[in-house]
Amino acid sequence: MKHWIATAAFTLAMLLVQTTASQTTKVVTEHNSNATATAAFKFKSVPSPAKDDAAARAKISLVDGELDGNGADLSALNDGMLPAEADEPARNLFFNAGTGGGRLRFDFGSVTEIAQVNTYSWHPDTRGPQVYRLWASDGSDAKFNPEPKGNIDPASCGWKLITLVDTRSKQPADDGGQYGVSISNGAGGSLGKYRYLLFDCYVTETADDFGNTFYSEIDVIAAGK
Ligand SMILES: [Ca+2]
Ligand SMILES: [Ca+2]
Repeated sequence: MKHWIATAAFTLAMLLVQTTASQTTKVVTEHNSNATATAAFKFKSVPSPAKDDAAARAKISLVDGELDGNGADLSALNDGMLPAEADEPARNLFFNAGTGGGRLRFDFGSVTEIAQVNTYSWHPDTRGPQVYRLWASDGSDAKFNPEPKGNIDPASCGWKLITLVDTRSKQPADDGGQYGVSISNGAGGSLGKYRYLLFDCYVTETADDFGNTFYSEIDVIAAGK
């Protein structure tokens, strides 16, 4: 019995904190249901979206994939503006209907010590949850590829995997609403010193053409800020 409890506790801890060779990455996910989500993007412990964060000064590029023309352009991710309601395409970035996600790169222009990466989304249905891998690079690797297309493993060309984010529940019908995700170093300190972040975004479902997440804002908090 004792062993079972210890195993269960260990499994739970692994869900919350992913350990990699050099650091402990903590991913906090919060969900405001359709009934409780508001334009304030208020969460219990995930900070609300910021306007004057390091992402505001980043150059954002579409590395792979196709954006949906009904949605906003790349600037929606760092403009500090938020949708006022649950289904507001013009205030969200999302990949085209029927496509399988894509890759977005943030370039800070120089190596920056990053404390937190916070991502926000809002949609009444299956485009609410977030599923992506976050990669980072300082660009110094001799094999560094600044634009790895979807068929290239970023690990093979100078990128380091920070974490996988998947906010879906086991009940997709309940997954509509607003999500806040905060990625930080669980042991304190920073995520590391990087010039680039790469978001490898996936669809939340493939039952229909509308599984690409409505991303409202991506904040990057520099260390010491
Ligand atoms: Ca921001
Ligand atoms: Ca925005």
